[in-house]
Amino acid sequence: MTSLNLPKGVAAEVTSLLKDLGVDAARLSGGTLAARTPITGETVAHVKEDAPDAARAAIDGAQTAFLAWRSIPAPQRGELVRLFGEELRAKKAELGHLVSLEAGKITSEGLGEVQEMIDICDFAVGLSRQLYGLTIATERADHRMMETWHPLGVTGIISAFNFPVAVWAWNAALALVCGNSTVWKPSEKTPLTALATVALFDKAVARYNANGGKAPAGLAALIIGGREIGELLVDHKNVPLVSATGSTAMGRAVGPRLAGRFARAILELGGNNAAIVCPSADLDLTLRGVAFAAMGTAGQRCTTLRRLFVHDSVYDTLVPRLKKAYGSVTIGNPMTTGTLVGPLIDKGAFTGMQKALEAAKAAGGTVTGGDRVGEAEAADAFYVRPALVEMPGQSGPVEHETFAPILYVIRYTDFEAVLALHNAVPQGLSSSIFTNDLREAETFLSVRGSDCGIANVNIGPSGAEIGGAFGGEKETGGGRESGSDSWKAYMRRATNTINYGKTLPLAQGVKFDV
Ligand code: UN1
Repeated sequence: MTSLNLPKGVAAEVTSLLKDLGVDAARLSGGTLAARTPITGETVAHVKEDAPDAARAAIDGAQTAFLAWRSIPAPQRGELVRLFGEELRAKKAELGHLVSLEAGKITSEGLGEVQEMIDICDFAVGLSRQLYGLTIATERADHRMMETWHPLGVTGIISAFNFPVAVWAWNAALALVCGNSTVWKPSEKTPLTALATVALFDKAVARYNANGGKAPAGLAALIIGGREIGELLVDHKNVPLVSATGSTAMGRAVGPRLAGRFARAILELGGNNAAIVCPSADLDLTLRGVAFAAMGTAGQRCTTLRRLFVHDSVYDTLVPRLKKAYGSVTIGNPMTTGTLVGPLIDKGAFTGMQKALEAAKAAGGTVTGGDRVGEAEAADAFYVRPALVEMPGQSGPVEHETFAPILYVIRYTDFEAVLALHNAVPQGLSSSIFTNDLREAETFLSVRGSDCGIANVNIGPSGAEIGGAFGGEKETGGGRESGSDSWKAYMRRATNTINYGKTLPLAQGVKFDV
């Protein structure tokens, strides 16, 4: 094992990046939340947390902002998001670098995350001139029936460490053009990228207002803190929608609380994503697709490939090649050119991974990789060789999402049986099939195929574009974010019937003559 090539002076680098991105230095020292980099494990700032009263004040402020913002015409709301996209373009390198430092992503993925924010801004700007409803045929003469989409209210956004800024942007860009205000509670593990993002947003607001725009204060609020703050957001009567990304356990806590007060939820929870490799698959392409989906982001995407079903006829060709890729992939400083696998976010992630590997062995699995690397160089950072585990069947840890780079590989012979196995887990986020057989591909995409929110052919399950609706079924929570018509979840629909005649015919032929 060669060196991890760990960087020196990360804390100073973070400080200068935050300054460059416009973050108020007062927020970064003397606070109670230790912001850490998973690259070396060192603490890089002590962020001030929001007390419950401050969080409540932010939500109240967002409610006041909403009441003003909802009356601004949608294309003018889009202009603010356009300016925000410009700020992101101008600071893509810096914010992407900060994502790498705080979340441990390799450089291209840190930059990719900011690109995802830019893309959703572009999408939302276009959307701001749409937000259309239908005109519907009515059964009554001289009547017109239509639907109108109205702003909904304060949108709560709870995001996870692994996409510390893009997931907020998916939600915020749509919410803002839809006429809502937002209150964001980021992961406690990634407060710095959140502060930087909001600083860039504030710059866009300043430019917007300098050009005659009327963006109210508190339109996109940030609250930093732990569970208590999150609960406060989830329970607040003036928050009609909460979009929450994280574990299924988090969703189980959040979902019923929202339902209890009839608030809406967009839940984007755990995935246990699979791919099926069929006899006709292009194995070179499959190898690359699997390698990125399973090892990329050190296995810490909700769309990471975790289960691989390989047909008996190609198993002994593909799996040894995969093992070779697992053995040779470069692990270490995510900002070094050539590194493909950066660190796990923290010790908890490492422990969870080791437990899952033990359980896999106990269930008859054969583990390749999975060991910690570079411990001597980085006692407080957690780098692992991604693990490939050949399993006799789908049992034990294979049924759960472990947020780490573990790929369970299972041999199959019968297509119908493997489809059933594919769907026989509680989660339903993303899925793939590698095949050149039209019948298999189309069956996988059909009603009796994959039961996931995302189903792909000849690409892996991760790395979705923003133009499609993103989310999944079953324990993944059922929410949809980002593209397609996901915006509708951020608005309320009113059905309008207008009588332009001189009589009053009632629907369904009801007579009521007084
Ligand atoms: C997540 O891991 O929460 O499809 C989101 C992808 C990314 C988003 C992942 N565009 O992998």
